[in-house]
Amino acid sequence: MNGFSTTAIHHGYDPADHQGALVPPVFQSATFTIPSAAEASRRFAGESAGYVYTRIANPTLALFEARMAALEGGAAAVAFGSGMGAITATLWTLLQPGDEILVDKTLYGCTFAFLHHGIGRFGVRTTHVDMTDPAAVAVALARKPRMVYFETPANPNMRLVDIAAVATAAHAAGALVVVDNTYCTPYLQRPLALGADVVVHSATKYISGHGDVTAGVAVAADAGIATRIRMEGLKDMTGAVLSPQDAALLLRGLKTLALRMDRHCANAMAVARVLEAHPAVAKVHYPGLARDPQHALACRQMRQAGGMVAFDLHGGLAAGQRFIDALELVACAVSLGDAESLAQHPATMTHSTYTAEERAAACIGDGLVRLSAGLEDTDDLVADVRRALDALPASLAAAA
Ligand code: 7XF
Repeated sequence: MNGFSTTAIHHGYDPADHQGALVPPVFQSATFTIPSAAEASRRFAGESAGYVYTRIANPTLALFEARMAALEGGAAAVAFGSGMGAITATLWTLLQPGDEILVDKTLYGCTFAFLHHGIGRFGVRTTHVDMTDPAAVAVALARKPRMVYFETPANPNMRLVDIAAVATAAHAAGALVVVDNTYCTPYLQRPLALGADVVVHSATKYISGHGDVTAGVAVAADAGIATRIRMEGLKDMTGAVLSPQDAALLLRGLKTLALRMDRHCANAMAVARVLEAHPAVAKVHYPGLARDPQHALACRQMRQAGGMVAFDLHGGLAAGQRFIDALELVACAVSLGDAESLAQHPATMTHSTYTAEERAAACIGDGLVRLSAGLEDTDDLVADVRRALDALPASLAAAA
C-alpha cells in the first residue's frame, strides 16, 4: 500500500493506457455508444460492465471515485455534484418511511434542514442526541434507529464525536453509521477504519481546495452499499451527478491535499493561539489546543486538528459582525478549505436554517464566529486576526 500522497497522485491511472498523457483525459461525454443492442440490454440489466450514461458512471468520475475509495479505505465511492447531493442521495437510499435517524446535537445547516424539512416529510424521524455522552447514546440506541449520522468536527462549533466508540455501540444496536468527514478529509481522519459504514464529503471544500468547484462524494466500506447509493440515490432519486470537468479539477486538488492540509492546520493552530490569548475572546473551539476538552480525543482519531477554528466573542452577535467587518485579508464568505482564509457568522449565515431555539440546543451561540484558515503566510493571517480583535470597541471587547 502506497502512502497518502502517492495514492492521491497515481492510484488507478496508467499513462500508457492513454497515449502517455501524464494528466488523465477528461471524458466530457454525456452518453456512450454501445456495440450492439444485445450488449446494451446486458448493460442495463447490470450483467455487463461498460459505460452507458454519465449520470450512472463516467471514466473521469470513476478515477476520482477510485482515488477517494483508496484514500478513505473504502470498497467503492460515488461522486456527486455537491456535498448535499452526496448526503441526500445516501440518506434517500438507506432510509425508509418509519425509520429513525439518530444525529448529534450539531449539524451543518442544510443537512439539518434536509432532515427536518426534507426527508422528514416522508416519514423519517430525526432525533438529536449528545453524541459526546455515551449514556445518552445508549438510551437512544435502545430505540433501534436505522442510522447514526454525525460530523466530526461538527460544523460550525468543532464538537468532536468518538467515532470508534459510537460506531461500536451503533453496530451492536443494528444501526448503520454515516460520518461527514468534510472538515478532516481522509488525510486527517479515516472514519471507515474506525468502524463507520459510509463516509460523505462536501468535496467543494478541502478536496477541491481552490474554491472553484461544487462537488460531493460518498465512500462505503461495503461495495453493495456503494452500488445502491449509485443506482438508487444518484441515478434515480437525486440525479445529482458531478460534471467530468469538475471531476478533473478534483483530481488536480487531490494531488496537493496532504501538503495543503498541513499548512491549513498550522495556520489554524496559529490563529487559535492568538484567539486563546486575547481578552475579547470568551472561548476558542479548536481541538489542537492542549487545554481544549476534546484534545485527547483529537489526538486519538485525527492526525492533526484541522484547518477550521470557531470562537465566541464576549460581545456576542454585534462583536462577531464587527470582527468580520474589520478583517482585511480574511474574506467574509461561507464555504471553507480554500487557499483564501474565510470567516463567517453561523447564526446569520450557514446555520440560519435553524430557529433560534434550535441553534441554542445545537450549541451555536449568536456570538460564534467561524474561521477557515487558508494557505496565506501565517504571520499575515495572524496579524489580520489580531488587528480585527484589537479594533473591537471596549464595550464589545470584554466580559459583561
Ligand atoms: O453541497 P455542498 O458541497 O455545499 O456541501 C454541503 C456540506 C456538507 N457537509 C458539511 C460539513 C459542509 O460544511 C457542507 C457545506 N458547508 C458550507 C459552509 O458551511 O460554509 C456551505 C455554505 S452555506
